[in-house]
Amino acid sequence: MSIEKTLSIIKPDATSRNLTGQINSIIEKSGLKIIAQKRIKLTKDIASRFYEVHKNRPFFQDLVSFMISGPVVVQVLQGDDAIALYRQVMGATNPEEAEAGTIRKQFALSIEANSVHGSDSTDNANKEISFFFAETELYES
Ligand code: IDP
Ligand code: MG
Repeated sequence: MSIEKTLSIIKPDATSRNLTGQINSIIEKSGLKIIAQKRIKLTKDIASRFYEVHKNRPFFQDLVSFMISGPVVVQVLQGDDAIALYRQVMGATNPEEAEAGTIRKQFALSIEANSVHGSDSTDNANKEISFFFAETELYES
């Protein structure tokens, strides 16, 4: 096991239903520590750059529109095996396939409006964290 950091986003479907605290509680109960967090407004340009890897997928334009439809909470989570652990805590992309107790099983509305994002690899975690956060915003204790 190694201490890792991962990027989480609480998506507009969840912020609009006032679920930030409940999602943070699930995150903290899993042992992950929220070491940085801010509620922000994504623009079309920022959301498109963040999801660039999906730009040729049929759902790309809809996904970008969804991500700018309300505030998002971007956060950095730290802990043992944080990247894989948070993927487990989130559950499968499609909430119908997500396991009981996961964030997506409890809160997601659809495969698109699925409440949270989590990085899927060390490389992507590093890229995604620096996409949203400056070094001075990360106090790693
Ligand atoms: P992930 O968030 O579980 O890593 P990805 O495949 O990376 O899933 O997809 C990024 C996001 O795009 C998903 O979280 C979801 O919001 C959206 N998405 C993925 N697949 C579909 C789809 O088939 N239809 C609509 N939206 C999708
Ligand atoms: Mg992904």
